[in-house]
Amino acid sequence: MDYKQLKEEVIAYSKEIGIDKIGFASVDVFGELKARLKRQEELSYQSGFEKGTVEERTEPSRLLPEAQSIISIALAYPSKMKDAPKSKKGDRRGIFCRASWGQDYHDVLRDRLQKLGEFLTEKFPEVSIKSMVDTGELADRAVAERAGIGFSGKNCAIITPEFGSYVYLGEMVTNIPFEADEPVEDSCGDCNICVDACPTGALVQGGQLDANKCIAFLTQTKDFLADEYRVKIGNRLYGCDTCQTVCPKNKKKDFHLHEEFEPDPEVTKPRLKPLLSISNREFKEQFGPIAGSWRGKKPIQRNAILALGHYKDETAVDDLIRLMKEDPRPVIRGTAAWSLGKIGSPGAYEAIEAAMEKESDEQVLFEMEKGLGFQLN
Ligand code: B12
Ligand code: SF4
Ligand code: SF4
Repeated sequence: MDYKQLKEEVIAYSKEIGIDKIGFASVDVFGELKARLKRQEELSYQSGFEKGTVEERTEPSRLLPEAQSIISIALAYPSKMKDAPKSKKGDRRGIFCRASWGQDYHDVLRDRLQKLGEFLTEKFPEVSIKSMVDTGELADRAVAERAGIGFSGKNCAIITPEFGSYVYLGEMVTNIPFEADEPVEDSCGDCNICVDACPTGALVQGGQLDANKCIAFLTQTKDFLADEYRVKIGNRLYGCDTCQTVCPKNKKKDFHLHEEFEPDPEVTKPRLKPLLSISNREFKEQFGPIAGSWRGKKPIQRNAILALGHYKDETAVDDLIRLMKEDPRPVIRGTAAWSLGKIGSPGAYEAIEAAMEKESDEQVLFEMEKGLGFQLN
């Protein structure tokens, strides 16, 4: 078998099926990453969304014993929304991060990897493969970095020279001994813009993230949000793009190469108030197809309540009072009370006081007190 020739054919086919960048990497142990993951664990800097043990994450042959190479793929997504609706006083909107625009990228990249797998099987029937996108054990970024897709920026993202960091990543471990590609040179240099711009200081230093402080992570939690982040989250409903939008490497990078990733503005920049009363069925219909719905309705609603507090939207007071009094979920009742206090319009404090008489949940009562506390400030 001429593996060099096969590699050329794979590259050509990848372009045909809409893979924007492809690279090939060895299956050597990811030694630097291993040390980094252990350190992150010791420091409790991990999010809990990572899959597998440190060994599984850094030793590709644990996932496919006959592994000989890894093919890394990247698909570019847009950074600008066409016809984005304006968020206006009394009609405020929230925002989903760019990685949640359009159809869920997991499905799209899995489809491309599936096609690539079928192509390889046709050419090389003895092939064995293991494909992953985001939810697998391998660190997609470390694979992409080694395969020459892009360099690892101080904002942690893989930054490609062609599409900036607005790329989704996936990979396929194979038993074919493809020749590895060269990594792309790191070009952050003296720049430190992303680290300085991070609203919560989650980038503790260039290339190192404390996930527990990262807004992208915090928007996906289901419990009460710690007070220190309630203002910083702003109108974000899911994810955070700040350390990417400020990056000079992303300047003028806005690629619309895949119909699947075109956002529906009413979904990715939705009105906040209707989110407060959305049914499970409606939520599934409207938000089910996007990546940002994977944690369900509750975190999105909690974040919408905080966003209305952030905007001090007085037109939301009646809806928030209803949630505070009637919603069966303590996180929603309590967060509504906090936001009502933050809005502080006539009637809001009286409503909190009245609701306190009937509330029995300790945490919710605590949030109600915090809400009333805004009166004094
Ligand atoms: C857990 C997770 C998160 C967590 C933690 C993120 C993090 N930085 O660790 C949270 C929920 C916060 C998150 C947020 C986001 N995520 Co995320 N996430 C993941 C996931 C599942 C695992 C990441 C992981 O293992 N982190 C552990 C750290 C240690 O490793 P890493 O950053 O992945 O790898 C780099 C570092 O380890 C570094 N490194 C290793 N050793 C050393 C040593 C030194 C000295 C230094 C400086 C660096 C360094 O090099 C590696 C390669 O770049 C991956 C998918 C996957 N299976 O890999 C997606 C993934 C990383 N996320 C992705 C995206 C798009 C995001 C968001 C942009 C989404 C958003 N807009 O809100 C943000 C970005 C936040 C940020 N600045 O990183 C993409 C990244 C695409 C890209 N171009 O880089 C991935 C690859 C998903 C995908 N398949 O496309 N995510
Ligand atoms: S995603 Fe947002 S919170 Fe997280 S590191 Fe980047 S700027 Fe900071
Ligand atoms: S903002 Fe500057 S330091 Fe951060 S990733 Fe971009 S180029 Fe690197």
